Amino acid sequence: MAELEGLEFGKSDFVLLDEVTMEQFMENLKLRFEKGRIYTFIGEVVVSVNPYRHMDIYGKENIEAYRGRELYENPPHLYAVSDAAYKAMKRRAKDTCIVISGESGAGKTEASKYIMQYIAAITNPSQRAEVESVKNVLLKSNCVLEAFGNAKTNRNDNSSRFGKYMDINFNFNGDPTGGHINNYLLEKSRVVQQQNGERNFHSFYQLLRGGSPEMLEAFHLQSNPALYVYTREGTSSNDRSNHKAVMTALEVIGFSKEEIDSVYRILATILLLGNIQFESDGEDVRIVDLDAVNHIAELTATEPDNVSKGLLYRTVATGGGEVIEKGHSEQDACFGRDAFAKALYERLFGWIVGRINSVIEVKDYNPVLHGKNTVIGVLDIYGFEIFDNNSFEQFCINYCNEKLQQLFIELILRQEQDEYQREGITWQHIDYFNNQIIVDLVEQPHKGIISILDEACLTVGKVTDTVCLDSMNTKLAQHPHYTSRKLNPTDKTLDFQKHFRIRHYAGDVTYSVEGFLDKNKDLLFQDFKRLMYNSANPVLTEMWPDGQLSITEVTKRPLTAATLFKNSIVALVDKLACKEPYYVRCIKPNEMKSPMLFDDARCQHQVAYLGLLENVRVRRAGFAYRQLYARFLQRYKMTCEYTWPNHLMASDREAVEAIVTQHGFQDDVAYGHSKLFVRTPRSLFTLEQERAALIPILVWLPWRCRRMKA
Ligand code: AOV
Ligand code: MG
Repeated sequence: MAELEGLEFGKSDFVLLDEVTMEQFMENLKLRFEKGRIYTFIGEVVVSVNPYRHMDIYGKENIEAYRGRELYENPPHLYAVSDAAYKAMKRRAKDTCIVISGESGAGKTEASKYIMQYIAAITNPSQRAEVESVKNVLLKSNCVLEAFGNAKTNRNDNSSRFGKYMDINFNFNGDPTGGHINNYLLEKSRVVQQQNGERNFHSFYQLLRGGSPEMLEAFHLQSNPALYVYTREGTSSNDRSNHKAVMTALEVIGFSKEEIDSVYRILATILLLGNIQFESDGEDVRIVDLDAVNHIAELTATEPDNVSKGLLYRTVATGGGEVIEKGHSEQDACFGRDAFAKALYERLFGWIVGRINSVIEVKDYNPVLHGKNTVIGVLDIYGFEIFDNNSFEQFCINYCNEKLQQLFIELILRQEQDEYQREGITWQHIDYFNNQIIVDLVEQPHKGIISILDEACLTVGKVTDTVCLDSMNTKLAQHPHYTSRKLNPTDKTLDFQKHFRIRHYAGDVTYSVEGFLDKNKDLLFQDFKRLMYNSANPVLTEMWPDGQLSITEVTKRPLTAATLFKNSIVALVDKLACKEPYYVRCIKPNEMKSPMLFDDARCQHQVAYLGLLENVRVRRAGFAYRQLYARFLQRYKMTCEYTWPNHLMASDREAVEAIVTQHGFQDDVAYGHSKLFVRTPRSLFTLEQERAALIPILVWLPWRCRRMKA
């Protein structure tokens, strides 16, 4: 429990509040924020408020101050929790993870970068080259993944549009030996369409604004993003410099010249694809601009005829096993083009992640020789979001946040419960809102929304989004967290044909079902896959292994997008649950991205739904503070005549009892098997104050205490 700063900065741990009420919590949060203290503890959890300005707290000397220290020895900081996770990993050979949560724009990605920088800074003191190289790749991968996976949204100028879980592996020395990145559902619909005021992925603008004139000419591109349908919305001043940084990062990571060239060729292909238009005389559909087709063929190392064919026809297998070519309608052709562009980008992204993984994967690790290989996982995923128009992507993102909230509830309660049980202390239950009911609404087999969607996708015949909505309305009519116009006719904000609403843990979100089925089916004509697999560019062939199947071989229905996503998130949660978790809970102080502005209502809402008050209560339920006897003694032995400088009792526990009794708070504690538990923080205050008062005296006048004892 940190109480090192003066009280003018508020309480650095919420468990120190006099009373756990929303008013006191908010008062403390706001005071600290206004004093530039953006971090506050709840025990081992760090609560962070996005400052929206540069803070001078991430320098070398700050890192040094936290290195190897205990949580309560320094003011709250991401570094404190990173160090705690690192220590647990190193000293106790525990796999740990740091889970960063909070809504869009709350500061998760920035936090994850500071955490990684900290871990990189404190490891490998002997500067071994192979470890340095792993660290370098880990750090540089952020820059690349942000370029390709982040975009400006209306909530955040640098919003993560994919989920990222990164494992860092350590050897017995505690030095990073490798890592692995898992990426989750990239919001690929953004490639072809963005809401007003939003942008496509940064990578496109970086190429157009930062690519050399020769590069752009070779790719048949012009530098103005407004010329491309897929990048109509604005540019930013960073695009150019970021392009350079990404190029350098790709090289440092170990992408070859050819690979880097291929990456940008694919981006160019997508931009050109977006400008392809079709026209129809009522029967035949034609491509308006054949130059673009030639350029795409050149960029993808394929034949122009095959590109045209892929855009205009699809191969289908008839019932009799015959294979025929069926011409697209104009609408199908547009759908196919966009699906192709999205898939190209998604595969490119997946390939980049895979390529980074191949560089940092732990090779030749022999547990007998090298000791246990331990892991710290860092999770930075897209935060809960509400837009004016919420579609399938928001549905998936918000479901993912429900799952993480569920994990938080589970782990924070379970941890406490386990600890009390282990130490033989009776546990007192604290009430909290359990969002399992919303998780079930989405994922329950047969009854949940994903099941209903999948069923609609599997049904042969013309099932529309609206038909699917009807089916949800019927099956979910009784669910307290689901509503729609049909179930609530007086709610004029909902459209009969279009909307359903989920009461999420973090707020109500109205989803528009338009496009849900298409996005869930995620159909891409096999012809495009074959086209790419047969490219003369080996990078493209590698990205499209399924293109080798002929149309008669592709019979099996692939899993839907929602089900794949659900499976990956369930696997992620399982992975996190078996590690020792550390939490960073991020809060977005205002909607204006403005420094210093603390919007009380918005912040209070987040504190409420994140369950922070319950977190404090659980932490204090009974016992706000616990410490191993030996450590407690180490810290406070100077406050008691029987324990300074050393005690003569039979055990540390008895010595601790002596301290507690001397200070008269024996009714405020419980003695566990290995730890002392203290109920109210005030008892500790007394000790801390006395310690603080004594330390200068002890330093300068050691004889005084010896006399005291005599
Ligand atoms: P997010 O990851 O939580 O949103 P970010 O980490 O991208 O949010 O933060 C949004 C912006 O807030 C950043 O681009 C910075 O400008 C600013 N910011 C955040 N943390 C800090 C900090 N510690 N110091 C200074 N500025 C900060 V999303 O990815 O949208 O859920 O999907
Ligand atoms: Mg982010």
